[in-house]
Amino acid sequence: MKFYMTPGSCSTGIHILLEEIEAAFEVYLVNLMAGDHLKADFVALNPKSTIPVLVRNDGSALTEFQAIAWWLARTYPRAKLVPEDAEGQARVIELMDYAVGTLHGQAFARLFTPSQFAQSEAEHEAVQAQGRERTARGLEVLDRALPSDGYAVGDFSIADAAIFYVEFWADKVKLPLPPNCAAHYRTMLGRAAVQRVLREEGYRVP
Ligand SMILES: N[C@@H](CCC(=O)N[C@@H](CS)C(=O)NCC(=O)O)C(=O)O
Repeated sequence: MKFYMTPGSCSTGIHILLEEIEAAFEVYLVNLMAGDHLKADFVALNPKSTIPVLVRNDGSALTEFQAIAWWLARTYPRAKLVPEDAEGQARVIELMDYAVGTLHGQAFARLFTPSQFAQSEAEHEAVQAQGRERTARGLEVLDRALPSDGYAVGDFSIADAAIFYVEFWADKVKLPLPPNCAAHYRTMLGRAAVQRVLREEGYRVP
């Protein structure tokens, strides 16, 4: 498989899942700062110009964090990346979607790419302040859904990979993690696959 990713971005969550299942894949680095995602060859692959993208062995490209995570979980069942019962699966999707759709898409995105939400550069600071506020509020909501110890929904699942990357971002921008998020982040940092991914993406593992 071919995995299109950017170190330290949301694709880090998918990178973790690929390591967890011990899949064979090649990494294709997409330099967002340099605008690689807007170049014709990448747009041909993903007209949304976003990473992550996973090109499977049949040559087809899959986009969107949740879709890729779900496909990996269903295609590599031995890794047990989702619970077997409907309640557990629904909780996993609920949390994964909150991390990706709300915390990332509505909160961190305002902080990292204010231009996507502002009419002019003069508004950037206000948009970023709103992003910070929404992130703090979103982490509080997430905190109430997480246990004080262990993974989000019983055993490790695709939800943990999504939650991890938003916690990682909070850590990088020095936004305090509420207690259950902090415990979850520490648990994730203890996983061998997470440590491998962070090293491969150029980070020091604490
Ligand atoms: N809904 C998409 C969001 C992906 C996304 O926003 N990725 C960011 C990097 S973390 C990106 O590609 N940004 C480039 C852009 O939107 O122009 C998903 O779940 O994959």
